[in-house]
Amino acid sequence: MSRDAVKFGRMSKKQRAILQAEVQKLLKEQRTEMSGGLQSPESQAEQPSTTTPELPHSIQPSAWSCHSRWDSSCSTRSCSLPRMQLQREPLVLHTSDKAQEEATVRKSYLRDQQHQRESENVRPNVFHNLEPYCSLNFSSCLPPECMVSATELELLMQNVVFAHQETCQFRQENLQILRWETFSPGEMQNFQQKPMDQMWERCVCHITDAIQYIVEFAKRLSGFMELNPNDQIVLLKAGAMELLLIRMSRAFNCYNNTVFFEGKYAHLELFHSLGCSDLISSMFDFSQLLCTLNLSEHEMAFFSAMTLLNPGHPWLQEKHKVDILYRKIHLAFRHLLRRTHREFILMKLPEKEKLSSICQLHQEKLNIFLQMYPSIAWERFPPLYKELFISETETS
Ligand code: HC3
Repeated sequence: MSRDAVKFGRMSKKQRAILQAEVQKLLKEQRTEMSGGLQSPESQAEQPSTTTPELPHSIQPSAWSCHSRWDSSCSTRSCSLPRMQLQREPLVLHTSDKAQEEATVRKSYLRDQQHQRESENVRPNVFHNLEPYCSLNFSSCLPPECMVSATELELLMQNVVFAHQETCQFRQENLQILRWETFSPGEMQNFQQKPMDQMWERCVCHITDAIQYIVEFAKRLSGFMELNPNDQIVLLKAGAMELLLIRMSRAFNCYNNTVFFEGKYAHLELFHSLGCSDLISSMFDFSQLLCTLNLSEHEMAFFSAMTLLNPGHPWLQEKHKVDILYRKIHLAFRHLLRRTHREFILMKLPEKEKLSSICQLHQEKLNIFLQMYPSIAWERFPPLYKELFISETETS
């Protein structure tokens, strides 16, 4: 094994073959389970591989599709379902599975904590030995109605971290293991020769799958479900793509500039046929930038939560509620950073404008695509993607 291989956790050929077989098996099982017997084997083979091996069963799209408006996964091939209306009932979590979910979350938290202690013993455990509230000198930035106790702060930290851990789609360990598995020149060429509309449809489907996890992340953030339905929608519409970009950096190998896509790591050129290399370049650049910060999963969780709960959106009806939530999470984040001696991270996080400019570029490229292939977008893009990014006027 080379030094790099050891450094980046590379495995022997045999171990890798076993792992890949396991991943393939999981993906296959997942696909069968999620297709729910609705599809013919042929249409399943046509589909891009699903990317949902790690979502607990209780929150798999197939399990909550009847209960949520945010359910239009490609994996369930709901692209042909009628478009769902926004502005209705609030998002609902599966209550029957809740106790079980919480037990799973707790177990996974304890396991991850144990794992983290073993692998990251340089970083102190952030959830213990919490200082008494009065010594947290930064509570002054909160208005009196949202003062937090030490216990509340601790619970909030756990909540944000759990929400991320349980909905992050791919475990960091697995992404690390596969990070040197890149597409061969032949495979690259195969992607590059695909017609533009097919490649768009494929990417949009993966993006939609990833966004379903993001919606689940939002739903699990304490306080989000208590916001009024309009505001939940405003935040998700504005934040889904931003969070996808943040999450992309977890699935990005900054040493060879590749991103995890359909089971392997892909160079920027693979996406050539999409016809929007400036957008893809800025997405890759953003991942590169975030990678240099070397954010831990806890920090990634907080950065995502703060990006989502942005109280600055003009369409919010109860801005003050979002503002209070934002401030509490900001406080918990600062506390975490202080514990881990990484306060400088707050200064280094990319500015909001950086994320929003990439999202705007995505929107522009999508609008061009809509003009070129309106019926493809209308008939084949998943309803969730259309709800988030395509307004009524653009498709009619
Ligand atoms: C490759 C990808 C961006 C990255 C997306 C990631 C890896 C992000 C983290 C999620 O947890 C998993 C995930 C799912 C989908 C991945 C995207 C699929 C396509 C996109 C390309 C860069 C192209 C985007 C182009 C366009 C115009 C459709 O937006």
